[in-house]
This record gives sequence, C-alpha cells and structure tokens, in this order.
Amino acid sequence: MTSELPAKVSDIFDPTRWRVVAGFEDFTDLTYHRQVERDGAVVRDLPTVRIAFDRPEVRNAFRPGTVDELYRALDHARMSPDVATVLLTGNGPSPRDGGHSFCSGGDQRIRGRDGYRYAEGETKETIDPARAGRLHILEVQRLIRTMPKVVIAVVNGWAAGGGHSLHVVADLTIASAQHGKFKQTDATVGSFDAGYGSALLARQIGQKKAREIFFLAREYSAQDMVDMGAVNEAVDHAELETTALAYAADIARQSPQAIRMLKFAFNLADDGLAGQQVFAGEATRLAYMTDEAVEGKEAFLEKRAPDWSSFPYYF
Ligand code: S0N
Repeated sequence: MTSELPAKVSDIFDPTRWRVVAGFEDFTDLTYHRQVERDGAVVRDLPTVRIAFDRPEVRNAFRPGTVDELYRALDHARMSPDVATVLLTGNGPSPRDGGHSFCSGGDQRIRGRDGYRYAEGETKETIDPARAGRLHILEVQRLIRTMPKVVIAVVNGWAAGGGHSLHVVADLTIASAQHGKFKQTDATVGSFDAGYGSALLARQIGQKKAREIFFLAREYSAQDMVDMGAVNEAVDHAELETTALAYAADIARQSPQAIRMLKFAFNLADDGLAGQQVFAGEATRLAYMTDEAVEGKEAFLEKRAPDWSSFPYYF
C-alpha cells in the first residue's frame, strides 16, 4: 500500500488520516477513503471509511451516476469485514462561492417530465429506459438501513431535499455548528420522499415537527436539529471530522455482533416484515453456531433422525 498522501478534498479533510480506497479511483462524483494510521512508510488500516459527495459547485446534488457510485461504495463497505463505520459527508466548500454542502438531493437539472433522469447529451431516443427511470436513491436508503455497519451522516453544510433524507436514514448525525443547515425542499420542487425521509423523520422527532419541516420548507440550524432530536451533536466546523472519527473509534470498541443486532433491533418495528427479515437473518446465523443446529444438519447428512434429547425445550 502506498504511503503517498491523498489529495485534500475538503476544508476539514486531513490527508494524513486517509488513503483512497483501491479500485474506486474512477469515481467522478464521490470520493471514497479508508481511515489509516501512518508511521513513516508504514500505513495501517483503521475500521472507518469516508464516503463524500464531490459536486460542491451544485451543493453536492446527486445525479444518476452519483447514486450509482454511492451504492457501489456503500456496498463495498458493507462487504468489508474490517469496516465498522461509514462516514457519509460532502466535500467542499464550493470553488464558485465558498458555500458548504452535505447534499442538496436530486439534481434538478436532469429531472425529465417523463420521470427519467437524463445525463448530459442524452435524449429520450438514446437513454436506456431500464436505468433511466429508477429513483435508485431509494435503493441507497435501503442499503444504509440494512447494512450491518453504523452509518454516520457528517453534515458539513446544506442537507436539503434528498440530502436531508439521507441524514434521516443514517444511524447517527453530527453537524457543523456554523455551516450545517437543514431544509426539506421536496415539496418546493414538486417532489416527495414519502418513505423514510418523511415517515422515519416523524418517528424520530414527532409528527407535528416532521410535518412542519416538510410543509413549510424552512431552514433549520444544526442546533435546532439537536434540540428536536434529529441530530446527535452540533460541533465546531473545524472539529467535525475529528468528532466523527471519535464516534467511530467508540463504535469500533464495541462487539461487532452486538452493534449489528442493535441496529437491526432499532429498525425492526419501523421496517415491518422487511425489518424482521433482516433481524431474523442475523438470529439464524447465530443459531447455526449452536450444537443444536449442527445436530439438525448432521442428522440430515447422515440420513438419520435428529437427536434433540440433550437440547431443552425451555431454560
Ligand atoms: C440547498 C440550497 C438551499 C442552497 O442554497 P444556496 O446556498 O443559496 O445555493 P444556490 O445558489 O441555490 O445553489 C448553488 C448552485 O448549486 C445549484 N444547485 C443547488 N442544489 C441543486 C440541485 N438539487 N440540483 C441542481 N442544482 C442545484 C444551484 O442551482 C446553484 O447553481 P447556479 O449558480 O448555476 O444556479 C438550494 O440550492 C436549494 O434549495 N437547492 C435545491 C434543493 C432541492 O430542491 N433538491 C431536490 C429535492 N428533491 C429531491 O432531492 C428528490 C430526491 C430524489 O431523488 C427522490 C427521492 C425520493 C423519491 C423520489 C426522488 C426523485 O428522484 O425525484
């Protein structure tokens, strides 16, 4: 692994703490970094990754390719056994006007009346309909919700529209006290996240406040959001990533299995049968580790009746 420092991608990004994740250098709309500890030429991986929107000139709005990259990075983090925590954030500030942004949601310039998202130069005739009509940011939301890792939204600037929903669906949110700003603009642009973005928000802060946020589309500060219970902590902007890494270090000290079971337990009631399925999958995996389950499998392979006599019906 190279000890070369990565490029500085945001005002609060410390290149000495990160390396670019190999295989993801082709990203155009995101950056994907792995936390490291450097000791001269020796670079040791730590269990946190940083995924950041990298379109600060449009307040980190996402287009279809951005969402594809986000899904790829999150899925890679999901599949990496030595990753405990994902920091989801935004690069910047904007080179155009110095504005700070986490994510301003769907790129409104490419939203077609037909429901398609058109990349530059694409037309109705050239676009692949199988890919064009997908609101696949919702697939990203489900991945954040079901991945057995803690996802922390590190809100360094504007969280608006679909960007606001991403912070809602994240497990924890830490925000910049100076630049973290929250605004649910969906209804302003004729859009509506009628899933997690609204209903989960209502679970988090109550129906009246969630409806106020969506119906009035007002701007809220990081401290307003802490007061409502939608954000864990508002911290000095310069300390934002350091604080996020301190959260991640605390998470990494806990049992991975306990963290996964807790995450899925917190989700279960709100996610209905899908939530039960995810929790039950982990329960089944644990059950497979018992002598009782091994007896069932071995009895089948040995073509005999299972002997449950040493396993009690109750404790
Ligand atoms: C974030 C806001 C409040 C920041 O205001 P500020 O600081 O005054 O900056 P601006 O001057 O407004 O912006 C700077 C430049 O960035 C461009 N820009 C900002 N946001 C977007 C955007 N979302 N898309 C495209 N461009 C954006 C500005 O245009 C400006 O560029 P110039 O100078 O060239 O004009 C403010 O910017 C704001 O309100 N932004 C829009 C926020 C918004 O409405 N987002 C969309 C809301 N809807 C969704 O996100 C839907 C998400 C989604 O995909 C989805 C989810 C669930 C179900 C369906 C869908 C679906 O696909 O529709």
